[in-house]
Amino acid sequence: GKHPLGCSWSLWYFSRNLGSTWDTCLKKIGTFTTIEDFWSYFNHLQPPSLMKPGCDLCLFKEGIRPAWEDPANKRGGRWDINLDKSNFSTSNLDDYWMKLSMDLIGGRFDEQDGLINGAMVNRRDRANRISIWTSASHDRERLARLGKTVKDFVGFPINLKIYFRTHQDCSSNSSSQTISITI
Ligand code: M7G
Repeated sequence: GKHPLGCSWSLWYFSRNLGSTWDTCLKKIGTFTTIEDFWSYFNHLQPPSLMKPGCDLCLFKEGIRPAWEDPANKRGGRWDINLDKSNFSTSNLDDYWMKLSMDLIGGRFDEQDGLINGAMVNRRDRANRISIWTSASHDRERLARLGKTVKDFVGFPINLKIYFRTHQDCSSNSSSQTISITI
């Protein structure tokens, strides 16, 4: 039989289409609940490094849309891990994304009880980015612990600085930041 996961996960794809709103460019690819179905999706998807610049691939718990506005996200934020092209290769990007995805669906971050909503990889011209989206953003200590755990498990370089921002800050133009943490 197939091996069930601790919860169901959905994959989403964002492809910018000029003339359409951001939200209508975000499409759900599918949902899976077993390790075997996770692999059949991953084996069929192109690796993030081959996506066109501007595209995103998202892995979120089922029922949570990878948008700031989703009720599960709106009080949360994200850890941004910027992988600039002078220090990280395309295979680094694909390997980190694969490792992070496996850790997420395998429940390796379950100790961070409910803080993680999902993760995404942003293919960008200057620096690609991997981010971890959280459900809350008020407990700095807990957020820092999550950021350190992700760095440690996925194997990002210890000296790589990562940045936490609330979605409220990302979505407003104001320079006043509610919370930003760097580790
Ligand atoms: P980004 O993809 O987070 O960063 O946001 P980038 O600068 O590396 O591309 C780019 C732009 O996409 C934002 O300024 C918003 O216009 C739009 N956008 C991104 N996200 C994640 C959202 C979202 O969750 N909701 C809405 N409404 N727009 C978003």
